[in-house]
Amino acid sequence: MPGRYFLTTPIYYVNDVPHIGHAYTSVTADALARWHRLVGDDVFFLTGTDEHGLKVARAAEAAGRTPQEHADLTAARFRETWDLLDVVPDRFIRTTDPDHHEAVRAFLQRVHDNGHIYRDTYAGWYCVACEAYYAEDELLPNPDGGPGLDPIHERPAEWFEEDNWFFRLSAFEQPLLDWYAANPDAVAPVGKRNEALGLIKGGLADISISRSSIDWGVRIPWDEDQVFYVWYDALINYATAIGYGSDPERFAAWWPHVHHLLAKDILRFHCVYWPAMLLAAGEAPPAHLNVHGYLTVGGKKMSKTSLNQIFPADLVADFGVDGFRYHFLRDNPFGPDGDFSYEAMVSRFNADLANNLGNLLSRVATVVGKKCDGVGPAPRPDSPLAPLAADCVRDAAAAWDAVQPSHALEATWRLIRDANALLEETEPWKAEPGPEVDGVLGDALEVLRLVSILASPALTRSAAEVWRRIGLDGSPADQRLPEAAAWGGYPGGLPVEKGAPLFPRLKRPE
Ligand code: ME8
Repeated sequence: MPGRYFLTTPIYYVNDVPHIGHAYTSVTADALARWHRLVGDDVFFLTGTDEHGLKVARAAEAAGRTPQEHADLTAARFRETWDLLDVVPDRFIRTTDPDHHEAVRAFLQRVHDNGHIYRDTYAGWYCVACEAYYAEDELLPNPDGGPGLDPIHERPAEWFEEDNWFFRLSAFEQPLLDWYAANPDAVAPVGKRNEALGLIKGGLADISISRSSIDWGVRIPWDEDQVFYVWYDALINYATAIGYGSDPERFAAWWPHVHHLLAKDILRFHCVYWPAMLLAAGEAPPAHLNVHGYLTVGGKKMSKTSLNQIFPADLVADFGVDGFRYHFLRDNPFGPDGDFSYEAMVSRFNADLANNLGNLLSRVATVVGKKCDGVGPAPRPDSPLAPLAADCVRDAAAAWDAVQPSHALEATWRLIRDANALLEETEPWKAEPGPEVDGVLGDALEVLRLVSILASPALTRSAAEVWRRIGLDGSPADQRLPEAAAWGGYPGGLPVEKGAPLFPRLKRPE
């Protein structure tokens, strides 16, 4: 049943420019949004930038800019990257947007009015790179003998002491455990759910949610001398974008049926703090939290300091937009960590795009040119490919629903292989023109029609090109599933164009 599909990525910090790790989450989200539009859902896809906090303020200072100037410049880099990669959100939110300030103030005023916020002195370890507090025993030993290192960036923590506002997170231990028990599928995959549960069962300490030492942030409505701690401002973007504090009806229509995508680095904030804040504000926790692993380069998390960041534009230059999107969606299953390899990217491009899909199209177009005067015949209702296609469509749909694009594309490419196998078995290029040849070619054209639709969330450009070359009007992205996936939709009698190779084979790097 079509419904509403609210999909989010993390909002990225503007201290740094986007690399393939950010692109992985955003391309995955964009592909999911496109799939859900195909099945008729009313989709709202949200991404954006996280612009407040000490980390951004320091990055701006180091660059000799004001935080606002720095945020404007870097937010533009994120927008350009998403334009480049055909990532098309319905809203690109910036935490400096005025409606976001209003939503944060309204949300946390509610939490305050509900009695979950109090004033105290904060003294403890803080990692600016993570914008997170750490208990002494959570830090790694520092080989230089200085303060312990944070476990994510391995940078020395800093000692902070301030008069702050605190959120009574400890009071939400049991409500969170109850919510996890009642919603066993809220956090996926299950390993990440267990990790979140482990954090809650390990005990939750109250946390400071304000800063008096900086003024780059959202001002606290009941204490204008302080700003909110950046995470407490950032998480609320998900509520701002659907009208929290400005349009209650819209908010009620979309919340809590959200699908958050995030990597494991920010699991604690999304799977523990965010649901607790929502409960404290009298709202339901998010319905779906989909947590993926890290994309590593040379086995290490990408970072400026490791000098191992890879930027999307460099790969797009070699592989094109579709080659980029296909690789990350197909080769990095959603959930586990995955190491980036240029060689693997070339192999995947050659095997799946140049060989399987590219060959199917060029073979069919060539033979239709030779044996059918360039006019594509209709498929056979009783084609041996019909039941195989139905299986692939079913498996792809289930995989997209389960936030597993790599399985969805695997199922889609199974159908391409089945069609290539039928051509190899029947060899229509060797046969005399006639009903037999027409039938096989019609079946293969029908597979190309189906594959254009099924692959369109990944291949934003070439799926439309296949569609056009087999003579169809409109675009695969405008089709509606499941109706459009019924066998026999290719009408026949359409001009088929061979054209240049869709995906010229790439050479392996020397
Ligand atoms: O954490 N592998 O922003 P951020 C996979 N502003 N995904 C990666 C990745 C990698 N190597 N590197 C980055 C923040 N990502 C906060 C979020 S949300 C309310 C606030 C992706 O710029 C992944 O989605 O550090 C990860 O969770 C996110 O970028 C972190 O982006």
